[in-house]
Formats: sequence, structure tokens, C-alpha cells
Amino acid sequence: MKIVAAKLHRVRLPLVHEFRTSSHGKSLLDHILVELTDESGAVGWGEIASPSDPYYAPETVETCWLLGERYLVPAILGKEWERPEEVPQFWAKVRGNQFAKSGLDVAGWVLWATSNDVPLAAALGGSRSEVVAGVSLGIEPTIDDLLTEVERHLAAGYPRVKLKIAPGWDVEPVRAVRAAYPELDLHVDANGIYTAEHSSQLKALDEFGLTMIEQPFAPRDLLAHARLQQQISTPICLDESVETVDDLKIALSLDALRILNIKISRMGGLTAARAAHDLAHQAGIPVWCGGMHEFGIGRAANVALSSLPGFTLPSDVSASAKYYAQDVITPPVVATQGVVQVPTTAGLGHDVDTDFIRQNVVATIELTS
Ligand code: OSB
Ligand code: MG
Repeated sequence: MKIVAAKLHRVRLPLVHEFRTSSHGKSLLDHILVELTDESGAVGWGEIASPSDPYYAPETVETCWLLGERYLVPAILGKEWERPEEVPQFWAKVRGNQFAKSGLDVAGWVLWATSNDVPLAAALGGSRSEVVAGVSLGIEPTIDDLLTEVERHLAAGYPRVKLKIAPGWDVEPVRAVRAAYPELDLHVDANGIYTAEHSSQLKALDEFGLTMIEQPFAPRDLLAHARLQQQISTPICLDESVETVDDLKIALSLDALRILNIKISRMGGLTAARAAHDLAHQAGIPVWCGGMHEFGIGRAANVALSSLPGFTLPSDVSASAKYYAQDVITPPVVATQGVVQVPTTAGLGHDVDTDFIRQNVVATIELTS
């Protein structure tokens, strides 16, 4: 296959409910949709789901645009390849910039799956026909507001709830949710905000029967994660710490995690995300697929990845409607009692709604070989 044209579309959509993490809040998202065309005219779409600001990862929507335009698209245009696993080799010299790479990598996979008439999940080697979705709930103004949000999503059938935590919003909200729902599959995510001086708050969370504590410490501080894991029985899950398969090897050797959150964006694409899955699976570490409030294209890729055998915990692949009034794909991703069906049609398994994209596009660029 040979990619002869690439378009980047910066598309802006409002979230239906403002989302707040330990570092920032957001209500409007700009993601870059990647449209690759090969010499036969076949098209593959991907999504660069970088947050606008560099608070989750170092990238921003502007750095992703720049990397795409100046380095990544030029690296792949006109190159011959047989399998989507070969595509990342064309930009192997580019360090980091995982979100930007991810959008192009996914578009390559979707193009290949579409051209070969196989569903994306099958192209990846996935075998599950449905995946279980959990919800990730942001920091709310009050505990009552949080309880309302939890209730709303449990009523919609989601079987697992993750709460964002931060110093001053940890033990008390967790105690309140646990008291209201003693049996709920509940976990927390700190997005790396805690330091060693907060260890008493983190240890206090150990009594609530949480499924995991996700990324309590800074991304590079693997030693702090390993130390805390020795002191608590709740499994520690890593998110931001693992950007490469090599990061995962080090974390495993330090016993810094018992569960892995795999994000396609954070790993730089489906090829690397699947490799992380394979390594974790061999090591006996359960994985789940994290989200970045993806629009439908990235969301569909998350569903496909979650069909791999090691994804034994609920993934953040909630229905499009949790996030957006209207999505860039038809039909949108839907969840029935917290279960999402893995599409069985070729490629992404959804149509891309180019009219809706055109109505919400902020900027477009086309590059050709
Ligand atoms: O840590 O998982 C995270 C959103 C933005 C930045 C970081 C994270 C998140 C989420 C969103 O939790 C999960 C979703 O897409 O539903
Ligand atoms: Mg996280």
C-alpha cells in the first residue's frame, strides 16, 4: 500500500458535562482527525486526541499539528508498505510525540483493515465480540454532585466507576460513594498529583476495597509507585508512566504496577498499544483501555483494541452520548447495560460523518506526495 494524500482536520466539539481532573478542567475539545488516502483511493481515518494543554502529557493540539505537518505525514507519504505494523518505522527517528503519532498509526490500521475487508478488531487479533465499559467521573463541585453523577451512570447500566481524585478530594468522596454502593467496582485516578508527603492519604484509601489506585505519583517516579505498592494491598495501576514498551518493562521489573491502563494515544498508536498488551498479558498483569474523551474515530479504535484477550477489566469506552451530543461517526458508539458490541464490518465499523466534521472544523490542511 502507498499513502498518496493526507488531510488533518482540527475539529472542535463541546463536552456535554464539564470534566475536571487533578490538574485542570475542560468543556471544549479540539481533536485532529487524520484522513489518509492510498493510491487506489481507499481512505483510513485516525484521531489525534491530545488535550489542548500540556497537563496530561507534554503535547498540545498545536504541537500535534506541527509534528503531523512537518515530520510525520512527510515521513509516510509515497512509502510502500504491506502491513500496518510497518508504518511507525517511517517515523522511528522522531522522539516522543505519542499522541501525534497515534492518530496516523490508527489511520494506517483503519486503511489496511478497510482495504483488506476485515474489521479493525480482527486485524489486531482481537477475539471478543463485546467489551465492558466503565465510566470515568471528574472532580465535582460537591460530594452531593458526585453522588448524583455516580447514580446517573449506574442507572444507565455501567458496572464500573472511576473517580478522579486530588489532595482535598480523595478520602471523603471515596467514603461517600463506597457507603452508598458497598459492592460497586470502584477505582480512583490521581493523574500523578501526589508526592511522598501524601502517603497517609493514599494509605487511607486502602480500606475502601478499591479495584485499583491509578497513577498516584508523577509519571517518571516509578520508585514511588513500587514503594507504595509494598505498603498497600490495593493494586496500583499505571497510566502516564507507560509511554513505551520499554517503560513497561522497567515498571514490571520494579513491581511498580499490578494493573496497566493502555491508551492508544499515550503509546503512540495501535501497534505499540498491542505490544504493551502482549507483554502485560505474558507477565500476568490485567489491562484495560483508557480514554482521552475521544471522538467516535478514536473511540471505535479503543473498542477494537479492547477485544484483545488481556483486556479483562472494564475499559473507558463509554458510549459517545456520555461525552458528545453528536459524534463524528454514524452510528455512534452505544453501550447497553455497560456493554459495547465490537463491530463486525470492515475497517472502523462505523461511517465517518464528513458533513458533521465540515460543520465543526476549525482548520484543515492537505499534504500530497
Ligand atoms: O487519566 O484517564 C485519564 C481524560 C483526560 C485526561 C486523562 C484521563 C482522562 C480520562 C477520560 O479519565 C476517560 C474517558 O475518555 O472516558
Ligand atoms: Mg488515568
